[in-house]
Amino acid sequence: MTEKIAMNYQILQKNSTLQEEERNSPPSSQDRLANSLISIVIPLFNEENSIKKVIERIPNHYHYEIIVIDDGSTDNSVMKIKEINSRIITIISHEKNKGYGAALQSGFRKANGDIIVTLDSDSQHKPEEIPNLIEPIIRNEADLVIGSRYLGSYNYKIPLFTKFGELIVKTCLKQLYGQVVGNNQSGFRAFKRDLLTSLIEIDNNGMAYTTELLLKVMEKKRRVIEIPIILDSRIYGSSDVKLFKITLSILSCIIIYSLNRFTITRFVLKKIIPKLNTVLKIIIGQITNSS
Ligand SMILES: Nc1nc2c(ncn2[C@@H]2O[C@H](COP(=O)(O)OP(=O)(O)O)[C@@H](O)[C@H]2O)c(=O)[nH]1
Ligand SMILES: [Mg+2]
Repeated sequence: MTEKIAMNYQILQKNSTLQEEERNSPPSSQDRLANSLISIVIPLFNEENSIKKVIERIPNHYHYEIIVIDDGSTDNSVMKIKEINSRIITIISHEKNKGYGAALQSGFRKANGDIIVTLDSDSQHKPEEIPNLIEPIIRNEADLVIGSRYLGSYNYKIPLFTKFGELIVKTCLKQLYGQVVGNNQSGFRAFKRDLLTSLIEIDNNGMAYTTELLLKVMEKKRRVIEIPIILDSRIYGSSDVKLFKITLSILSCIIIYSLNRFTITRFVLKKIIPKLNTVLKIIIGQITNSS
């Protein structure tokens, strides 16, 4: 009898040690995912042929919040979204077109998620790949994850100018912050909520927002990684990217972040950087408006 009581006592002790270990061990990535809200932010500008499919393809098994920013579309994009009954979708409307960066920022202001994902509305990105994109954040291996067509695959010809531009930006990022992002113009990304405030503060409204987002996150010494994605070709419509405008805009923000990187220039620029920023914007605005 006493032997039995002693054995039971040993089992009880073992169980309580196991519970103690469970309490002290970090939660698994599945547990963390189960407790996380994911905000999917989708900038939209005249994509009536693809937006509905993009939303319907977002996996339905996590805590997802879908936010679409209609950036002054003049086609039936918004009507197409309203046809979807199976999902709860927040639509933010810009009366006039403000640009890709401005649209993302409007979406970020409304996002409640622990992790924020952005993806294009032209159906080039695969919504089914969202779980892969957020996994490194759930595992706490990265703060910002970029979906890369170069690590994965793409079934169309990328213009030489785009490849060359990405190579230049990749080299600048490597030189400035020692981090490598090959597909630095990718709009398929996921990041931690604590980066939101800095990303809302960026005042780049156009396509160059993508580059400034990387500069900002790296300047904060946060971890950026790329994961492979499959990029489809655009089936409907055409790309709205104005090469001349985006090149100037990217160059100007790389110059500003470079100057800001070094103590002496940062000290000097602390006084004049707002003015320099304004002057550069006026010059770029003049050139791009006249082009
Ligand atoms: N909100 C907003 N989105 C835009 C604008 N221009 C393009 N987009 C969206 O940004 C995404 C990428 O644009 P796209 O022209 O396909 O660029 P590319 O894929 O880099 O050639 C697409 O989902 C577009 O609908 C804009 O002015 N405002
Ligand atoms: Mg596209």
